[in-house]
Amino acid sequence: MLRFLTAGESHGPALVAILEGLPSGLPLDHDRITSDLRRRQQGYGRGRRMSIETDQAEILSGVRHGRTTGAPVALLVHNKDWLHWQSTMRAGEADDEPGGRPPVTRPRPGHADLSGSLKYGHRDLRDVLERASARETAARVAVGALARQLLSAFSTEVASHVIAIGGTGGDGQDEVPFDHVRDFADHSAVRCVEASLERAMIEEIDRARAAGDTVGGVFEVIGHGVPPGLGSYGQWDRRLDGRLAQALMSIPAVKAVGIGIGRRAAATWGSGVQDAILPLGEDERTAARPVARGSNRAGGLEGGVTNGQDVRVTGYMKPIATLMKPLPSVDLGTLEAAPASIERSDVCAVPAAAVVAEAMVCLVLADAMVEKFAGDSLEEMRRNYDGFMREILRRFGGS
Ligand code: EPS
Repeated sequence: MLRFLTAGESHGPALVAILEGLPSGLPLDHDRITSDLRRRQQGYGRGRRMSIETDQAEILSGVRHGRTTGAPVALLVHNKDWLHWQSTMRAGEADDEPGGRPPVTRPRPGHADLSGSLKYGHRDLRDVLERASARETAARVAVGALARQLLSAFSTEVASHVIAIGGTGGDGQDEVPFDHVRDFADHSAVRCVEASLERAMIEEIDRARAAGDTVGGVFEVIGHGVPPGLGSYGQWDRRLDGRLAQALMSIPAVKAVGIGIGRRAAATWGSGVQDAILPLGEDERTAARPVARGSNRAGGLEGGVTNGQDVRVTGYMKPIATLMKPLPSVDLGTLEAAPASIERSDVCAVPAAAVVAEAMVCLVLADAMVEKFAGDSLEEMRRNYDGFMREILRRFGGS
């Protein structure tokens, strides 16, 4: 329903994205795109590149006088660093101008370097790494910011926080309330809302940097005000938990995804995993909450369908593959042993990945909203949304 494509290399002229399927009549605030792009650039442990870029999205189509027209929206994010890479990255024939960089031939273990070169037959690994780079996620955040504005029109909000950096922090044992995450994560250098952990996380990043190493971590994304009934158990590919998992797993370096209490559910008996269903008084019932739940270990999803509780998704990110103290590799030019190549990189990008994950969750939820409350215009979607919510209330006899 709502789909997007991105294109662009890390050190090419720009990233582009096309988002199709937004209804017409959606008011769009350009500053909210910029603010999401800026949030993605933050985070302790980022490398020098982030001091070069100040990401901005230019809207090329699909929006007129501040509102969507229903046509595809095209966005463009310039790479400021292109200025220093024109010789190396030009689309025209290579020349011998000074400034061009030598080929990259020593693949970094864990990066797409080797698998990409085997697949596409590249001898210069730059042809792989430029597109495999997580720079691409800036384009996702730009389109995610549009999806977020569609969700806002239906009082649905999405926020994220970091739960662990390396061995510091937990696995999201305690449910942090949505408001707390929304109000405080942006104020932390590592997006951690537990002040006692923040310092230790920063120290862990410092230790990794000093050792020429990198460090991963765990983040959680929370969707609040998500209407019930999104997704379906009718087919495998319509289950919303599966769609969220794919969306998060597609973020570079994310190696596992949990919904609600996630992997902890496997080690706990059923009575400690399922969330009790409890009656509410007539005047307490609302369309979003016709019954109460004892807890939200399911992360707002049962049978692949939203149940009206907060949608909680956890992403587990491995450490970035570029090590300043490189691991053993093979030079693909000579086939001799050689240390992996060193590219400028980040020591830790978990806070940034959390913001990217917010964008991906926004895109998945907005897609499911367009599917459920189908409409070519915002007004049409709103009529369908209101009708569905009224019907729930009618069935439960609430106020
Ligand atoms: C990245 C390497 C670094 C990161 C980059 C992802 O870029 P550079 O090679 O230019 O130093 O900063 O992330 C971004 C540019 C970004 O916008 O997030 C990589 O190899 O994946």
